[in-house]
Amino acid sequence: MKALVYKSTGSWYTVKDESGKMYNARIKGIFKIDDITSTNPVSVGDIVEMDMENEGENTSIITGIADRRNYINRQSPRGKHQHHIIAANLDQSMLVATLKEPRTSQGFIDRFLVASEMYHVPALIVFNKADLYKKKEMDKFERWKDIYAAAGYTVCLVSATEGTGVDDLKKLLENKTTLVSGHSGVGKSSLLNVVLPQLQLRTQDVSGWSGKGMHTTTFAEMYDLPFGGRLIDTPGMREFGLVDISKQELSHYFPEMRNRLQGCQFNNCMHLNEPGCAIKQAVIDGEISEDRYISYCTILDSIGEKTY
Ligand SMILES: Nc1nc2c(ncn2[C@@H]2O[C@H](COP(=O)(O)OP(=O)(O)O)[C@@H](O)[C@H]2O)c(=O)[nH]1
Ligand SMILES: [Mg+2]
Ligand SMILES: [Zn+2]
Repeated sequence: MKALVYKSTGSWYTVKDESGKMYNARIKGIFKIDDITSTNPVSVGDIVEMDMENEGENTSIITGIADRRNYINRQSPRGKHQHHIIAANLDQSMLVATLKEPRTSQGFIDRFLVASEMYHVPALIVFNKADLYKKKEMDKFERWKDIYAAAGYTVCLVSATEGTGVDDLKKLLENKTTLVSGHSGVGKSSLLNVVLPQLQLRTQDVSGWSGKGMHTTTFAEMYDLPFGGRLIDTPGMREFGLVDISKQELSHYFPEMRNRLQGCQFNNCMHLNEPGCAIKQAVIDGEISEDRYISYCTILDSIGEKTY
């Protein structure tokens, strides 16, 4: 029978069958999926085939995994060519960001967006703690909202503590499977508690932001939304890495650059100092945000040359 994986704790998986019944499942034998070497063959969001093992104890054996629509991974600490799959079959990824207490940098947001593009997962940016924003932060929010909307992303403003903007956020989450990420302290757990009232995750107190050793376990877990859809929480995951990206392809992951690349004089243009560059021209003309272009240059600089 078919089931959906809600949680993985290493060797055991929590899965739910089509009638809504939960099981503890495990793997027997070895799976090879796609061509990637993965340290965890089954991940949250996977659709698996399973056989009952013990009816009384609700245990089952996973015997197969359906092809993934997409997945998010990160490089395993065990080595460069080993990947750890965090979640599969996502409809969107949601970045929780804040302009105050703490401040999320634009560079961090742009790296997140590049990663989402690489994984072919639409991204949603949720600015939380709106109740703390004064004119300065509201101006910044409006500016950033325009920049990201122009690049094709959805942006919203919420306050988990006061509930403002939450109805709009719920509409964006409805009937979708959404991976939640963002820095520690931005209010991910608080927001999950607002949209999943039955959940009551522990939130961190303010002094906990710089707390070392917090959230050392990083098992992703999926929750059903009461209004349809699912959220995947990834405690401890600060960002998904830009695994296997090359300098040449980076501009393809900036949507506002992607559709202008044919305009560059050289087809291997990196959009730095080359003559006849359509990207730099678009920045000069104000069609591409200067901040986004700076992020592009910064990320480009951080990518090692691909060695073949
Ligand atoms: N003022 C304000 N504080 C918030 C808001 N959302 C969360 N917080 C606080 O920010 C801190 C971190 O929240 P938490 O949900 O644990 O963040 P997480 O680390 O991303 O899961 C807690 O003290 C929350 O009470 C908000 O909308 N406004
Ligand atoms: Mg949390
Ligand atoms: Zn160019």
